[in-house]
Amino acid sequence: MPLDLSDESQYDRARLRQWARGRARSSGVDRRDLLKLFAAGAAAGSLGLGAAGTAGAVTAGDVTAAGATTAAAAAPGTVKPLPPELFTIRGTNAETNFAALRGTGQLTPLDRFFVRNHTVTPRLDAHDWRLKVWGDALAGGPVDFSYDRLRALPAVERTLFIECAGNGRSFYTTQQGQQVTGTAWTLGAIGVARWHGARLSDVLKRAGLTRAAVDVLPRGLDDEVVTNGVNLGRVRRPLPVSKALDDVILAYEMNGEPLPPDHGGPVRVVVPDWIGISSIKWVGDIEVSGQPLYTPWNTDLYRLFGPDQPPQGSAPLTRQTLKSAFELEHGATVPAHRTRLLTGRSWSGAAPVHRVEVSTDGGHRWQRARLHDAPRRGSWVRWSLPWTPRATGPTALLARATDATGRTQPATTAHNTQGYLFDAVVHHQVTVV
Ligand SMILES: Nc1nc2c(c(=O)[nH]1)N[C@H]1C(S)=C(S)[C@@H](COP(=O)(O)O)O[C@H]1N2
Ligand SMILES: [Mo]
Repeated sequence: MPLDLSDESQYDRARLRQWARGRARSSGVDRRDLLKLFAAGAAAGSLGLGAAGTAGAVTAGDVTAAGATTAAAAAPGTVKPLPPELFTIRGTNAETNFAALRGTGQLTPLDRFFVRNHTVTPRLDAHDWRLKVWGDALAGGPVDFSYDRLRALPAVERTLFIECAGNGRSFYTTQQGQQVTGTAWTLGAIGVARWHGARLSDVLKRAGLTRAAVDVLPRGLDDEVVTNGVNLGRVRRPLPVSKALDDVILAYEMNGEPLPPDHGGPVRVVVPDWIGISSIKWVGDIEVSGQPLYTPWNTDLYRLFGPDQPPQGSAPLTRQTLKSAFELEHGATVPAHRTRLLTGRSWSGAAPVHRVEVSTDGGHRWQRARLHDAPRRGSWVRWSLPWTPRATGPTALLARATDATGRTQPATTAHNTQGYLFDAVVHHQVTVV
C-alpha cells in the first residue's frame, strides 16, 4: 500500500521501521553515535542535556541549559549589530525585543529580526556559491545551480514568519514551574519577512526528481555542530517530498534586499508554517533520497518527549502553533489614569488569526482587540486595545488568539522536556503606578 506522506505520524512510523531494519541512513552521523544519543535521551528525556551542569560542553544554542547566566557575555557570531534596545543576546542567538516592534509595520525590519545560529554566521560570496542537488532519487547525477541560474528561474514572493520551535520556552519555567532544556526565549524568536526566491519544486524538477523520492534534505554551509563531544555534522533536517514540492522557497531576498548573511545569505530555504529549523540557512546542497533520512534534527531534537508525551516521543514537529505577544517590555511600569494604546501581534502555523482578546486584569474580563491587518495565513496580525489603568500595583496583561481552525490559545501547554511549541496565554506582568 502506498504511504500517505502527508500523514506525518504514518510517515514517521514507516521511517522508524526502515531505520531499525538498517534501510534508512543516519546521514553523516555515525550510527553508533546516534544510538548513544538515543540512549542518553532515554535517560534524560532529550540529548542527555537535562542537567544544567552539562551546558559548558555544549555549543549549540538550542541545547544549552535554559537561563544560562553566561549567555550575555558570549560572542554571538553575527554580522549585524545587536544593540540592547533591539535584541536580548542568548548564547549564539539574538532574541527580538517585542517592544522594539511597536510602530513597525507588518514586516520585521532586518535590523531587528531574531537570529538563531547553531554556531556562527558564515561569510559567503554569492558568486562563488553553488547549490548541489544530488541523491539516488534523481534520474541522473548531481546537478549544480549557480546564484544566477537560481535567479533566472520563475520567482515567487511571499510574506511569511520564521519562528523557532522553542519560542516561548522560558514560560514553561516562569509560568508553569517546569524544567526544560534549551535557549530561554521569551516570545521574540519570530520575525515576519517578505521572501523572494525560486520554488524548491522548480529546482528539484530541473534536477531530475523521480517518483522514487521520499525525503529531501537541505544542508547548511555553516560549521559542523559539536554537542557533548559528538559531532552532529552540518545543520540539516529532512523534509517529506510532499512538503518540499508544495510551497517551499529557496529565498535570495528578504524585505526587498539581498538575503543578509545572518539570515542565510546568499540563499536559504523558507518552509511556510513549519518550525524554524526546517528553514535551513546558507543552503549548500540538497539530497533527494528514495529512503527516509534521519538526522539529529528530526530524531532527538524537535520532537516532544516527556511523561505527558507518547512513550517513543512525538512525530517530528512540523507546523508552528498559536501565540500572542504584547509590544511592551516585560515588567513595564505604566502610569495610572492615563489612557495608553496596548499593541501586539498574534500568529498561528495552522490558519489565519481572526480574533484576539485582551485582559488587563489577570484574566477575569476579556475584550476584543482591534485587528490592524487582514487575517492571513503564514503571517501575523497586529492588534490594539486602549487601556486606562485605574488601580495601582502589579497586574498581568493577557492576550489570547483564535485562528480560523477555531483553536484558541489554552491556559497551559502540556510539558515536553525540550520546551517546544509553547502556546499557552502568557501573563505579561506590569506595575501600575
Ligand atoms: N544552516 C543553518 N540553518 C538554520 C539554523 C542554523 O543554525 N544553521 N538555525 C535554524 C533555526 S533553529 C531557526 S529558528 C531559524 C532561524 O532563522 P533566522 O536566524 O534567520 O531568524 O534558522 C534555522 N536554519
Ligand atoms: Mo529554531
